[in-house]
Amino acid sequence: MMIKACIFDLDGVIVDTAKYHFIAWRRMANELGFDFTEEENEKLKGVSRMDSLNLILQWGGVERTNDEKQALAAQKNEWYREYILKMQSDEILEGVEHFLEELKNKGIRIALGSSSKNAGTIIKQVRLEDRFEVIIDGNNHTRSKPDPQVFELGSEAMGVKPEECIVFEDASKGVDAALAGRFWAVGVGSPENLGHAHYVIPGFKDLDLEKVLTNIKQ
Ligand code: B16
Ligand code: MG
Repeated sequence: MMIKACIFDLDGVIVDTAKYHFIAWRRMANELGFDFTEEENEKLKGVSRMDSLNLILQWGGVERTNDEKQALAAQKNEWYREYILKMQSDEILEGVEHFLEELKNKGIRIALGSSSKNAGTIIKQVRLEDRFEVIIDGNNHTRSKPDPQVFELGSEAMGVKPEECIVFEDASKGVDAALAGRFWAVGVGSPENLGHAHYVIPGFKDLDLEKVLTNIKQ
């Protein structure tokens, strides 16, 4: 196995913004007269803003016109941005900076592959913008995970093949996307949700590249 690059998802891998998405979507749902659970929220991980809204409205049995949906999505994003604009470097998940530093020292290329249109803002807030050679986010791809497009654009921009790349993902649909694109997939979270990845880690604490390579070797 010849690994030349790593592509990182953002929400749930580099930072825990899923909690802010949940608070903002829940506020919107509550204003529409219904609620949804953390279990349902799990299904929104890695899913684009509009696809998330459609799922939530479906769960609440609520129908809205396209214009109304645009307004709801914009309102949710405003609430969400109130949280992310307060983020600082201390919200980077444990072990992530150390792992990125190791990759840099070993000459492994680093990209971000996120569904979020707010990825650039978040990366700047936590001061990681210099770490990523390539940033592919919700503004420059059109097909949502589980489509592999976001990771393919990342590997193409770095000039590496999918089989030379490891994707780190916390969402089941993100792991699906990586596998569909023939990338190596490392799930970040629990084997219950991410058992289809080549290797599952609870997080980056005490992790090094050698450990990842040893465990994804098939
Ligand atoms: P935004 P990721 C995804 O980011 C989130 O997991 C998902 O919950 C969110 O709906 C999506 O980004 C779009 O985010 O509304 O900021 O454009 O996990 O792919 O980094
Ligand atoms: Mg994610």
